[in-house]
Amino acid sequence: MSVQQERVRDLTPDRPTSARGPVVYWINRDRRTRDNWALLYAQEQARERGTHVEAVFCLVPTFLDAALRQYDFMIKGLEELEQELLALNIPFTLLLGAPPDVLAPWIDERRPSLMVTDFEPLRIKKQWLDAVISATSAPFHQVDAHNVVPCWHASPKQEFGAYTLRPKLKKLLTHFLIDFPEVAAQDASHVEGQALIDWSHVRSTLRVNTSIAPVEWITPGQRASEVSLKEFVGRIETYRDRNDPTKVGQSRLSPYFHFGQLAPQRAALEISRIGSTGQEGDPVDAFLEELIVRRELSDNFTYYNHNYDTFEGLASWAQSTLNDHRNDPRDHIYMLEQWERATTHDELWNAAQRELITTGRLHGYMRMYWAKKLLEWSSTPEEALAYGIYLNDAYALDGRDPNGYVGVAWSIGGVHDRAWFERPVYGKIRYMNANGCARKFDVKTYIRTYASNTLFP
Ligand code: FO1
Repeated sequence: MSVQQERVRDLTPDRPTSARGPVVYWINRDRRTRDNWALLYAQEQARERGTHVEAVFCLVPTFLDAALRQYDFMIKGLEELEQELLALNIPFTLLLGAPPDVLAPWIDERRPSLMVTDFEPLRIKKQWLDAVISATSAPFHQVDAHNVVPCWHASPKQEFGAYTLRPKLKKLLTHFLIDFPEVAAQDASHVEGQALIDWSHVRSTLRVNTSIAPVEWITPGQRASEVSLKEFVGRIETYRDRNDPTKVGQSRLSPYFHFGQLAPQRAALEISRIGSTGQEGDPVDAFLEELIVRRELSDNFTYYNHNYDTFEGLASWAQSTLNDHRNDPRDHIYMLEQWERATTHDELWNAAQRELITTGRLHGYMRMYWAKKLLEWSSTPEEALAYGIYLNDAYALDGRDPNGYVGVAWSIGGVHDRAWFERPVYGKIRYMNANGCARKFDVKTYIRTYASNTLFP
């Protein structure tokens, strides 16, 4: 079976593909050997050209406020990836530095017949890709190995909300939600004499905040992600408790998706196999809605909206209502340090921030409350957005992800939401308060669970 045409884009149609040289897979977002359409496509192209596949990854010393917590998770995943690639006799090169500086000269030297890369909607990744393409003469193909329905194929424009993207995705799901073929092992001669990566040297090159430490509740890597998915399939009924942050109701798979260790499509296949009762609130349907529609809506937003992380990226109704209420008096105004250290007057908010600080997670329901209050108690909506993104990027394991940017922008800037009735500070942005939380779960238990933290005692 070959990789579907619609999943692949030729980024350099005017460049001839030379017959010689390996096919090189520049791994960006999807860091796994199984269930990876980009790797499968690279193998297919290599077979057609009578050559082999090599893989390369560029590790940068800092990335969008990521701390040791996230780098540790990513690097452990990359260590496993090296082993998995080696087992398939696929040579793996790790370059240290930004792709325009280190990958472009490497490509000139390696002379691949084709460069294959996976799809990333984030601005910095698009800039890297454009710069590497301009600095080299190699042909580039891109594969969306992250979305079930390839982002550019699902829609050619920024969608208004889940209600406009959902029907488009649903029409295409039977075509794209198919099982993955197995990745093939290459001839052992391709990795003969290849030196292993010195991971302690790699770690020594990082320039990150080390006080935001790795977390223990989740094991990084492709294999652990598959175990976690199996465990979640076995407890899918608990997804009915997904809005209760005092229970383990959510899948907790998001760091694996973010670091490309698990394919969302694999999760969609395994969860679909359980089958839905079709009843209102069925956990299978509810999870697939989040996993496919909401997740792919985030890619759609960040891909088509260049200002996905600033006030300018909000819909005009949201900008104008927030402007109308810019000068409304606020009951409290906090600076970044107070937010970060969880020292507001609101114990529920502080508990959410402490959950984020100590676990690298922020429960989906609390995430909304947390961001809404940032809007209510910051001096401007711009500041609220910037603080929300910074805190999420610095502490959440799955920060720096389209989902994170959209989550913050939904709460603070009404992205993918509609106008509600007008009130102070929020304008027509949907309001939320602690009473809403109290109706959903035992707020006191949640506050007790996250009563302290060691980073800011
Ligand atoms: N992507 C890279 O290609 N190279 C990196 O060195 C890198 C570091 C990094 C650190 C933390 C983090 O959360 C993400 C990081 N990413 C890196 C990108 C990342 O894995 C995702 O591809 C994007 O954030 C989009 O979801």
